[in-house]
Amino acid sequence: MTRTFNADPFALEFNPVTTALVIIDMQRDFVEPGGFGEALGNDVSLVRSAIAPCEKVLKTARDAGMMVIHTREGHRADLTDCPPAKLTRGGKTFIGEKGPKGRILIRGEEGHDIIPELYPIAGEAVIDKPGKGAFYQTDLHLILQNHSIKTLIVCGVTTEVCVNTTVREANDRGYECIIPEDCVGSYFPEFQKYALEMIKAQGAIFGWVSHSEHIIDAIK
Ligand code: C5J
Repeated sequence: MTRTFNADPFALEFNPVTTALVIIDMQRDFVEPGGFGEALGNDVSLVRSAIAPCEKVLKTARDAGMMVIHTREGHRADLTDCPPAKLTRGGKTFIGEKGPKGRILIRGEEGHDIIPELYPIAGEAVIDKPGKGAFYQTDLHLILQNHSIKTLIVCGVTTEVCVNTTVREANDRGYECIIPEDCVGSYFPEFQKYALEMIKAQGAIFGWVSHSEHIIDAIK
């Protein structure tokens, strides 16, 4: 049963059975006051605007029986999976250091967890990723292949970093990605704008951009 998403630069056909909702890194460290994102000097209210539309898309996907996948960026407590080059990034606050929500981007710490509003439920895979892209050193591709998934609705943070990296990785692996623009967030409004423009440029070079209302209308 083919359906159509209203999207830019043109409508995208999809089958709900071969479509998954992928929510990228909606973790306390990135989205909540007192986390890693804020420790880096960012205004988290700019990314929190994505929470309510994500909740609506998540509820619709769950009600429709669509596959839902969550990702978390983070590392082992001993940091053995963190490239030394990544450890030196941040400027002020570094991965593994103690933050207000526990050690920053360390698996099992409060800040690493997914925000309560979008918390995974039983049956939803949670992908722990050491990089920005959700395919790098994870079993995401295997899981998607096992379920014959072809289309990804990609939400989460941040638009220009982990969302964009994941969309590019997915595109190279043959998936069609659609990004509801109000369900992704950046600490930098200009990055939000251009990250979305880059995806849909040149006839959907990496994917399609849409809106939560169009996604919900098409899948409910
Ligand atoms: C960042 C992410 N921005 N999830 N991570 O470091 O986008």
